[in-house]
Parts: sequence; C-alpha cells; structure tokens
Amino acid sequence: MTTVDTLTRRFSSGRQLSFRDVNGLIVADIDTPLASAALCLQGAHLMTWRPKAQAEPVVWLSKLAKLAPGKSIRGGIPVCWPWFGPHANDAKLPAHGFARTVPWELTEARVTGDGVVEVTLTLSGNEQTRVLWPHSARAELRLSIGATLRAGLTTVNEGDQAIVIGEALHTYFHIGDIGAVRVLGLEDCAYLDKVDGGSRKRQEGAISFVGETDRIYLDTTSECVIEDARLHRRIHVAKTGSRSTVVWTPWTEKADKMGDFGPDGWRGMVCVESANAGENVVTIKPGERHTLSVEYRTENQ
Ligand code: TA6
Repeated sequence: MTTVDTLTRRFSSGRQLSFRDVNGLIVADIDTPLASAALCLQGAHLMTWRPKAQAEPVVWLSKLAKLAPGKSIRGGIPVCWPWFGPHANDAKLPAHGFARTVPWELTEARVTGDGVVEVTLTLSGNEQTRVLWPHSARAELRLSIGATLRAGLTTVNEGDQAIVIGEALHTYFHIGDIGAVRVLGLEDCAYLDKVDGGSRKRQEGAISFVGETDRIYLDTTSECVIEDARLHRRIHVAKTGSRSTVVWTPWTEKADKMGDFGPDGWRGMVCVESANAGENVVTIKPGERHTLSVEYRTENQ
C-alpha cells in the first residue's frame, strides 16, 4: 500500500521533495532553488507552482480548495480524462472523466543535477474505472518542475479495440485581475461558445473578459500567451499533441454557484486548457499511444 512512509523511503530528497498526508490524500511538496510546487497523488493533480523568480504563483489554487477522497480540487491542473466535459451518453458519469478523482501511482521521482524535479504518475485500468469506462488503457502523467513547468499526459491503449478519448490539462493560471488580462494566440480561430448554447463562432482579435467565458477553440495547435497587465508578466502556454484550447472564467454567478472559489477568488484566475475536445477527440489504435504535452513559462514585462 502506498503511504507517506513508503514514498518517503523510496523517493524523498530532503526538503526538495517530501510527502505528507492531507485528509487521507498524499501530497508531494517540492521546494528547490528553481520552484515550489505541491502535487496531490489523487488525480495526479499539480495544485500549485511558483518559479522562485516569481513573487506570485503561476498555477492558481482556490483558498477554499478542499482535499478529500473522490473529490475534485478547485484549481491547479486537473487532469480531464478519458473524456472532456459531460459524458457523451451518460449524464450520471462525472464531468471531465474520472482520472482527477482516483488515486494515481507515483512510479518515478527524482531531482536532476540542475534542480528540476521530475515525476511520473500512472493510472492503470481497474475494476473501479472499467465500470465507468470499459476499456483497457493506461494513463501516465510526466511532470518536470523547475523555472519552467512541463507536463505530458500519455494514453496507452492496452486493449484490442480502438479507443476514443477526450482530454485536457485544465490549468488554472494565477493572474492579477481577470479584467486586466488578455489571451493572445487564438485570433481567427473557430470556437464553440458554451455560454451561448455551444454555437460556433470565430475569434476576432485577442480575448479579453467582461463576463462568464467558456469557449472550446478547435483545430488549433497555437501557443497562447496570457498577458497580465496587473502582475506585469506574460505566461506562455505552448503545447503539442493538442488540437483544442479551452478558455474559461466562471465570473461571479457561476463561481458563487460552484461555491469553492472564495470571495472574488475567480477574479484571480483564468483557465487556458490544452485539450482534445469536441470534434478534436483522439482515436488510439490497439497497442498505440498518444501524448498531450504542455510547457508553461513566464516572461516579466
Ligand atoms: O473547462 C471549462 C469547464 O468545462 C466549465 O464549463 C466548468 O464546468 C469548468 O470546466 C469546471 O468544471 P469542474 O467540473 O471542475 O467544476
């Protein structure tokens, strides 16, 4: 059984990589000269990341985020897999798939010579998951945590039938204020507007925010830039193996309904999610694999 003690004995590296129990979940704390971060093994969920050269975190975590077995965490990088959004045929199944609310196994963890923490977490199919999704597939998440953050979500089809997956690294970015932010890189891109009945539209110019915004941009491999006028920085969101980008802010009413953003907490975050969603879902043949990767880096202005 995986415990704080077994993980500490196997992987701990002093204060650079340590483990603790939070409400029955295991959290890995990373603290190196390059960055600090916290990773919950349930959901392979990176909760926070702050490059040491940044005064403010880059990955946002709600002050009201709750850690509890089987519950999603508000903020960080939720792993949406093996579907994105509501399940196509069964509304009773959890939105964004089950990967983010089940335990993953930490299979590798090390601190490289230049102080980057590299971890690999694995989710193997089991009876619990096959009830929700009757396929033989394994998910692996590789994280490289330093002054830059890299994440790679790999799906391995271990069955004898092709599988179709929707997925996203549903990242909540920490910003100064949603009213003083623009997202660049999706100009002229088609999108589904979930705030307007899923209607198909085309992006004109940079994205700025004046209300609830929930868009799935399609057939785009572009790098996005979150331009933060309040924090005087740009966050670069580069990706491979992803043809959709989701941009979301809940704004007041939706955030209040969700109840775990905290007072005005939603003003300090924006989601720019590298995904394969809608018509961009991915078909993986038996024995083959697919990886969605992202790289986040900051640039001070
Ligand atoms: O990615 C945007 C979105 O699909 C929104 O529609 C909203 O539901 C958000 O994800 C958060 O979903 P969650 O299940 O984490 O509360």
